[in-house]
Amino acid sequence: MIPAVPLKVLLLTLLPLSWASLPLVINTWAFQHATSTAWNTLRSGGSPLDAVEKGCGQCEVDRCDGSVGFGGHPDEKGETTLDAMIMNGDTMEVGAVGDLHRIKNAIGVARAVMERTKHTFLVGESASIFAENMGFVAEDLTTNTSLDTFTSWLNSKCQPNFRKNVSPDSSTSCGPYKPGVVLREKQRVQHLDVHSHDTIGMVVINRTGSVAAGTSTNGANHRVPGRVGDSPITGAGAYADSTVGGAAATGDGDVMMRFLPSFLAVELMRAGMDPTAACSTAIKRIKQHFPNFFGAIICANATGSYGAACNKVPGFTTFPFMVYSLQSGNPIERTVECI
Ligand code: SD4
Repeated sequence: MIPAVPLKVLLLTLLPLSWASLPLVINTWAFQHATSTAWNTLRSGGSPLDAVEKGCGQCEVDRCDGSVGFGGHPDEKGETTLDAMIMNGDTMEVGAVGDLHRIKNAIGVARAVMERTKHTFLVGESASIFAENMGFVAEDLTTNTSLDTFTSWLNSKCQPNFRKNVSPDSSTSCGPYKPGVVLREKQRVQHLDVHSHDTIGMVVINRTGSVAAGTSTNGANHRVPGRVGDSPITGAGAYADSTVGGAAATGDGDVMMRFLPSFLAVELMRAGMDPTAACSTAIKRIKQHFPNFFGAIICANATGSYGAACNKVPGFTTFPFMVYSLQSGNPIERTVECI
């Protein structure tokens, strides 16, 4: 049976992607609860920064797709660690955390880095101690789900695996590993399961055009301990500049962070490109070097036009994202065809 879709919602999903309206909340994937939380925060008087923190924080509580928050994507030792960042496009301040242990509210800690230190980015055990000192509760981030994921990985000879050129051969054996024969670089193997994504990246713009952006993720499944992805890196995971707009990315962070796609997209919008074209150009730049990378990006300019783009790979041909604006009156799921 075809579900009844209210006419207003149907019309809104059919509108061109770059339809402009402020205020605006836009985020990666169909994480509707996060979108609504961000919107409600804004509507009840919160700043764009508050909205990004609460919106991404909602996904940390809901453990969106198992890819955000505690209890997902364990590393090689079975531990879940978190990466997050937040950026104020009015002041160009950023707070970020990488490889955060024991603390569930990673984007809250990122904001504390921004507001309670003169630094931008804290990582690892020291970031966790900072968080505890700032009053964040230390908890075990392991769940039955993350334990099961870890156990099946061990039982399948630690496959898939991010190591290379090691002994024993990481494509057939678990570690511990030592340096091994250096083989010719093969086409990058897809480690990120495109069906169990993904990072939340969010851009919020208020009525007067102030922009904030942020991300939160538990990173890549079975990563090497200590690995930090693109999500907490300024200009890679997200970027905001209230004189232009904002962007946020999701996907294979090990590849994507080399191209700073969020920064590139904002700079392209600064040069006059519309958000959809800016997003597509940022994706094409990566695709030129890594044709099979898994990734997507959302872009919005300070007047409220928005767009998105993704790289087409098997199993990932369209990219869903959420939009909430005054006209929609509801969080609307949009999709874009990958290129
Ligand atoms: C990372 N970009 O850590 C994140 C994860 C993600 O699709 O977005 N996966 O690489």
